[in-house]
Amino acid sequence: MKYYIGLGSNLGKRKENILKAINFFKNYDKITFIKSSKIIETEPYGNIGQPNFLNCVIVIGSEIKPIDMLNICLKIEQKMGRKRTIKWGPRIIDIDILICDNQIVNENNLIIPHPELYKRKFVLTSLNELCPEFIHPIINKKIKTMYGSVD
Ligand code: PH2
Ligand code: MG
Ligand code: MG
Repeated sequence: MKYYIGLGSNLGKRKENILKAINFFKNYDKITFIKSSKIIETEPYGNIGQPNFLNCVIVIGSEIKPIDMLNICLKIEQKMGRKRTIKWGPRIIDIDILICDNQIVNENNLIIPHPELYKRKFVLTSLNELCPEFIHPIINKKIKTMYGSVD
């Protein structure tokens, strides 16, 4: 499977945090690192009373199934010292599964494609760099089309 994973940081040494998270994936046995988008500075979406983010999206290959991949992401966040406080609050690292092939997952704790993907310019900017022709399996539109219509 090919996973698109979103990374974000708006606390501490943001660039180091992003690169450190990428390294966790690179060093993981059952994961092949494929590529990364550019790291971009973005204004907070949603809860706007917080610092700007650095965001990027990485592409990885793995046969690990989505629920286990979620646990790997949460483990990396934990190892990096993320404290979960308020929803959508500032964080040293946030790691979200955005896409896993054409799979649709609807579990309590995991929805793929990421349910906010089509609304978030910072996500669509990076996805548009990596996979503009990818068709969202529920919305049925190309990334580049969604990117073109988000504000
Ligand atoms: N993550 C959020 C909420 N808002 N805004 C930006 N720019 N980047 C993020 O990664 C982000 C956000 C919750 O996950
Ligand atoms: Mg997030
Ligand atoms: Mg998250």
